Amino acid sequence: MLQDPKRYTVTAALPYTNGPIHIGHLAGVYVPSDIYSRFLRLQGKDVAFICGSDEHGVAISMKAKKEGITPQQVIDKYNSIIKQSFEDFGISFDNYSRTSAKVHHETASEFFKKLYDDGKFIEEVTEQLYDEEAHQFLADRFVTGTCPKCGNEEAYGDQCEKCGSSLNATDLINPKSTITGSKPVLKETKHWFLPLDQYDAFLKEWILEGHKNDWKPNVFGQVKSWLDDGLKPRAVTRDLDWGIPVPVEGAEGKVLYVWFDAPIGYISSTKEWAQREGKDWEPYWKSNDTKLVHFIGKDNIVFHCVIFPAMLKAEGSYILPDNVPANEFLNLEGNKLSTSKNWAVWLHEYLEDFPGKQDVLRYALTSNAPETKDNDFTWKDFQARNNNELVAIFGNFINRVVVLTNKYYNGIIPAPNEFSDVDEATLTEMRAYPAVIASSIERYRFREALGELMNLARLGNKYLADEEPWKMVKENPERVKTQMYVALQIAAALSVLSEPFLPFTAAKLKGILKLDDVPNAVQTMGIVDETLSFNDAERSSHKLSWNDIAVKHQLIPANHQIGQAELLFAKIEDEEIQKQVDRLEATKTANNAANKKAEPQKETIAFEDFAKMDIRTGTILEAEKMPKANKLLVLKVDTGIDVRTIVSGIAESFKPEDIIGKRVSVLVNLAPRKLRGVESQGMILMTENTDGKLVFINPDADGVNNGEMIS
Ligand code: B3M
Ligand code: ZN
Repeated sequence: MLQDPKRYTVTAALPYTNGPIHIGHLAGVYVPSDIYSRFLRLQGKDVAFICGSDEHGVAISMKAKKEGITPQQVIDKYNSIIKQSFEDFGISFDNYSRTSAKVHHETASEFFKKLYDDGKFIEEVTEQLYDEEAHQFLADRFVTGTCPKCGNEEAYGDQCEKCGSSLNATDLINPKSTITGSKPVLKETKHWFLPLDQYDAFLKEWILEGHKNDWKPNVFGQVKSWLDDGLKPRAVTRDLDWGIPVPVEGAEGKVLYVWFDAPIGYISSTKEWAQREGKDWEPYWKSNDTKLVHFIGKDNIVFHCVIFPAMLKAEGSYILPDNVPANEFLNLEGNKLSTSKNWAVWLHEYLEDFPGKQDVLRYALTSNAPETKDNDFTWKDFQARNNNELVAIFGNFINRVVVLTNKYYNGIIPAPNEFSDVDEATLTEMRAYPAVIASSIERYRFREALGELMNLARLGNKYLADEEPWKMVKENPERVKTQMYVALQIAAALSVLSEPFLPFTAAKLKGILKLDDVPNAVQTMGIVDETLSFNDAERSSHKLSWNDIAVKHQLIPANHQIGQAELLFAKIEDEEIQKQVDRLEATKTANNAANKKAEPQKETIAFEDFAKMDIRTGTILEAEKMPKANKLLVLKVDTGIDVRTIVSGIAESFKPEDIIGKRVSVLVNLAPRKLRGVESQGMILMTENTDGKLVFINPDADGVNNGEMIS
């Protein structure tokens, strides 16, 4: 781990522009990287927080085919949705570029050319998978098959997402084209390979020796198992028509492999930023005193820990990542997030449904972040985190402080009297938080860090609850001045320390405390006491920094005027949550309907066989549960001929009271049989809807698919 870096290059995985951003991306990559970058900036560090859209590769071509538009249209559409939603959500990238940008095409081409010229590639004609119907070579997501390592039947041509292995398409067992579904044949083609096996010793020394203590166990473990298995040369070019053309002769119709060009996108995005800011990009990538950190999801580990470092090493002039804090996956209400199945909470939709509540989602995702294992997002948990934590702890403390300061002192912070032991202890505890939270963030433990921030709010609440200024104010108003002064210091500390996690809240809180006005306030009050004033440097740029909280005598001075109370967080009601749950239910129903296949037709029967069945319309008159049976209801049915008893296995789909009076179709001449001692004299005809619930066959039954068997 690099000590005392001079600057930081923080990268967040470049999202594919084949769909919008969802909570899985946020929890895995963008919220933690944003917390980290904001934290560094608050410490006055030099940071380049870099991202952009990943616009090449088969993921894009496939989406274009599916939507019947061009790849260019696909990337333009999603790049703008993604970029806007990140901005609205407060992800503070210093630059958000795209890999279709000119600067990127040039940077990636030069990188390839350098490796080519230096003889770092193996140029080889090999047999690759080819789809004879589509007249196309198959690689990456254009081919699926069984993973030779873990048996997952849905592995892609370059990677198995289940076990994380990186694969060559020809490694797949039973490969199948995702374009036509056909079985590919082998056909010769020329490609350029990066001989990863030659980097084996370097990778082992750098990671297995050098980073065994500071990389997360999930990342280190995965990398170790690949290195132990041995690495193979890997093609870095493809026979595709979408991507960056291979910049050498004899490579017509070939493009760079998306995982060759995409990580170089971090470099080109840095160049774009530096140019705009009038800076030099090179130290951010080539200086040994720069700390490079890649934030990614766990399916990207092999590319960031093995392939990209081998590329950087081969090129020779770049630094290597200091850490790659990959997260595990976030699930949604018990199921894997999926763009194609629309099983997701989409960021741009969340921002519309919950305006002004960016921090609530940031909070819910961080406090439940999948840092060490897969985790589940549920709307109930989201609501509880807001109502029981943000509102009840953080919001409540700030509200009490601000309301009481306005009530007792018209919003002017009182000068404290002598501090009691409790005051001193409380302020000392407060001053320890910057270091405690920083230590968690520096070890990429963001949920732990956020927990500590909330502990500071709890400290404030406990102080007020124990001191009870609202009771003390009559008998000892001088003491209350000190109490409120202490509580206000904690509020000011929270406004700074919450910024990486809850940037919108921090800004609002600073506004309420009028922290930006502090130097003027001090000046106009004419306070000369050293402890109550600000030096010139502070006055010119008064902005409390992270480290000030631990060392500054007072964070917000006596005699300073604060503003009126405003709610930092509002309670989220059940109805709002129910709307989201209903939306997911509707998605589930639609997916079930799309996936449901009709049963094959039964053997043909003669008309006479059908005519033997006597099916009548009837009405259910009575219904009750069969004692000690979960599935059975005992019904009295008017068949038009008589009123008879029918025992029906529908208790899991209907409550007895809901079906009285229902019109039904009844097979009346089915031989009677006894069920649990009750004779059933016929059968009610039913089918299943898309949720798997039984419904009656009657003229107004809905949600019944064609092809359902009537049984
Ligand atoms: N586009 C993200 C993904 O696997 C991929 C990351 C590239 S980072 C250089 O969805
Ligand atoms: Zn696998």
